Amino acid sequence: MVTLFFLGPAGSGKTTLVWAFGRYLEREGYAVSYVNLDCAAETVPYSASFDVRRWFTLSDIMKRYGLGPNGAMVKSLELILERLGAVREIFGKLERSSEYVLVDTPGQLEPLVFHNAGPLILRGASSSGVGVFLVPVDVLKTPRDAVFLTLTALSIKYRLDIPLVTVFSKRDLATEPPDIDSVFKFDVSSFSGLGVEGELAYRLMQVIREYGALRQRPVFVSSLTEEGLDDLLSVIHEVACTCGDMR
Ligand SMILES: Nc1nc2c(ncn2[C@@H]2O[C@H](COP(=O)(O)OP(=O)(O)O)[C@@H](O)[C@H]2O)c(=O)[nH]1
Ligand SMILES: [Mg+2]
Repeated sequence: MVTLFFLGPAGSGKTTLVWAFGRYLEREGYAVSYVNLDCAAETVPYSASFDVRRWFTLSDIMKRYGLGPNGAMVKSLELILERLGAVREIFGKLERSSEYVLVDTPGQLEPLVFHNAGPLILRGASSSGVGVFLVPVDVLKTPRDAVFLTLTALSIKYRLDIPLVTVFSKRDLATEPPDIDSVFKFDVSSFSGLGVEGELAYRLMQVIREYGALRQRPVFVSSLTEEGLDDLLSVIHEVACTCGDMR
């Protein structure tokens, strides 16, 4: 049993992937449950076993506390944290009855990582949580992008303290998948023109590679064509099996 928290920037395809990956898993014969923690969602395409909007919606919070949408989203996480006991119970029940619990998270990643409630909710809700970090495929084009993504993924992992799988979403929008070997193959000239920062980037990536933090093979998925969903499942299995030493 694995609980997957779908994380990523606004519009990266979290909600759609929860739906598409769940449908794929169900077809493969797995028992799947869905959880929505995004109180700002208008509608969700999957049938949620638990939906935070049963407790409150973003507009409820905005009215009740006189907040704008951003403040209300942060407040929603604080309110979820106040109910962590109930959240844990809900997740426990779903984890006992399902092989996969797929958790949709708020549209934007910032409230989850830049406020204290986010990491506490993710770690507190489940002891078997794995993050699935979505990045739209067109973000990855150059070695600089690779540095940005690698450091961002590592930072999220440090902050949330859960194993993390990085997934490139919306594969169907790219005619060709990025040539990962060339994007991730650094030499000093990859960062030429960046001066000392380029040298730092090069050395950082070398060290990160030495420590095996880049060991996850890249996964490209499309929720529209279902391409890569089988690959995502096998990487999740690899990470979930080795998360003892990946944490
Ligand atoms: N082309 C394409 N569009 C996608 C894919 N996944 C999601 N989208 C679209 O991207 C937009 C944002 O998706 P959504 O799942 O709501 O993103 P979220 O904010 O991360 O939950 C929607 O218009 C989706 O239809 C995909 O795999 N391919
Ligand atoms: Mg969403």
